[in-house]
Amino acid sequence: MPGSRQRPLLVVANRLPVSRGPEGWRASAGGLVTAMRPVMDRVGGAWVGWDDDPEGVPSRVDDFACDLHPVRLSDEEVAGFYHGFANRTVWPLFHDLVAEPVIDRAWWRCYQEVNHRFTQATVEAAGQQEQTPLIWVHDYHLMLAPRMLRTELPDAPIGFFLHVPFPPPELLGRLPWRDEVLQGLLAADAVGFHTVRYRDNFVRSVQQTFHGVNALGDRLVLPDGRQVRAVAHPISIDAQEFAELARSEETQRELEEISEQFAGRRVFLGVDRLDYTKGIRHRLQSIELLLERNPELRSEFAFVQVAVPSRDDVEEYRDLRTQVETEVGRINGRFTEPGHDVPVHYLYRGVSREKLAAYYRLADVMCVTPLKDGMNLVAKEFVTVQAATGGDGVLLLSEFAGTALEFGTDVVRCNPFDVEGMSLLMEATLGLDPADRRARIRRMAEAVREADVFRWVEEELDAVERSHLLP
Ligand code: GDG
Repeated sequence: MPGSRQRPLLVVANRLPVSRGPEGWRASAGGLVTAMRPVMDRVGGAWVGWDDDPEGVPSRVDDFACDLHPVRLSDEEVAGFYHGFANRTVWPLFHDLVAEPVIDRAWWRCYQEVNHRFTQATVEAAGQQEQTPLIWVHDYHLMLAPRMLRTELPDAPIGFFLHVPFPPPELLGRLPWRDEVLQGLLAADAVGFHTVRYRDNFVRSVQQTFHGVNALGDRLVLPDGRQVRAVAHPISIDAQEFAELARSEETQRELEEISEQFAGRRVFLGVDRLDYTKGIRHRLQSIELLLERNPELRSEFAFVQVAVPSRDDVEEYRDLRTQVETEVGRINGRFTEPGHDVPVHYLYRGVSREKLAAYYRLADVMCVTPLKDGMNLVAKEFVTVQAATGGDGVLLLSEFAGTALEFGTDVVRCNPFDVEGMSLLMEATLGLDPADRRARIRRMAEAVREADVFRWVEEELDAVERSHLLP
């Protein structure tokens, strides 16, 4: 029941909820931080996370009401735990092998040790609370922590939420340490996933790995009689905040500037971290085919790709950047008329939230075409911003994004591996009726408003509390 929660909350995540800006330490802009703010304000608590600031993160920041417990990692730990096991083993394995996962025993040992370090920091933080807190562990970096915490704090309610997909048992089976990972997760009271499909993959993996586990609805009954809930709760955004951002004066100013730059053009947009799961290369190839087939479109078309730098210490990400920039160069080289604008506008950087909202408003077609994506918040932000300003943009959405399960037939659904098919769909979007497009955007925004990020937090924490009462 919203608001009835009394226990302090202890969030354990790879990242702390604060970042240093020109005006000092502030709460970070992400959805999780925004969503936790009202709960933390009500019940108080603490946050354990990796401290990668050269001067160290303070233990308290005015802008976000909770105690911060930074975990310092050595260069070796960062290499083995973060760049290694988390981002080169688990990340590709959990995203359907769109890149080859690296199996390395030293990285695995480091992952175990760092999970232990986070656990110790969490136990310490829990000891400073007035009563036993509800511990909420996040994401694929910390899959061993629930079990380690259970040993140290047997009475604490423990939840885990996975922000990425959970793979089917046939793929998880490639991980030599899958048993330990599953046992790590099963020690939580509730394990949360974005979609029923990921939840079912987890349940099947557990049942195929361990004998005598019964699934009753969303409850797993383990051989020792203990029960764990495996639940599906799609993450979302603060829809009201995005709607206000869409209508703000600053966004309006940004929109006027870019509208002028792109006047007379149909604008297609992509917004992603530069990650090989996001399908940016396939998308560019579809754009190339679209322009090849439709010469008349070349003078009235622009594709804007915001590619936020990500994990550039990892070889696969540096290679991806080279490949993407080669594609962009080739398309612009092929289709730019001297003295005229280029068709592909590629930004290798993040933009301000107002500028991002302005791009969402400007776009005729938003291309969210990942090869695999746990959820994808960009899609939810786009429909919210468009609907808040009466827009009629089209959402071209990959069937392999978690979001695809929520929007039904209001999106133009694509298979991003089918480059030619995707380019035909891009072409088809240009002929859609504006009234139909506007109605679709309105319905999708309504779905986001109804299931916003605050609801996600409440449902997740309720599942942990209810499950904690089970045997
Ligand atoms: C992981 C999972 C899951 C992007 N560019 C800019 C910018 N952004 C913001 C977007 C959005 C966020 O970054 C990206 O979130 P996504 O959900 O799209 O993707 P991941 O980073 O891969 O997140 C994903 C998510 O966790 C939550 O569980 O949905 O599946 O992979 O909010 O707005 N923000 C600003 N400038 C940019 O240039 N200010």
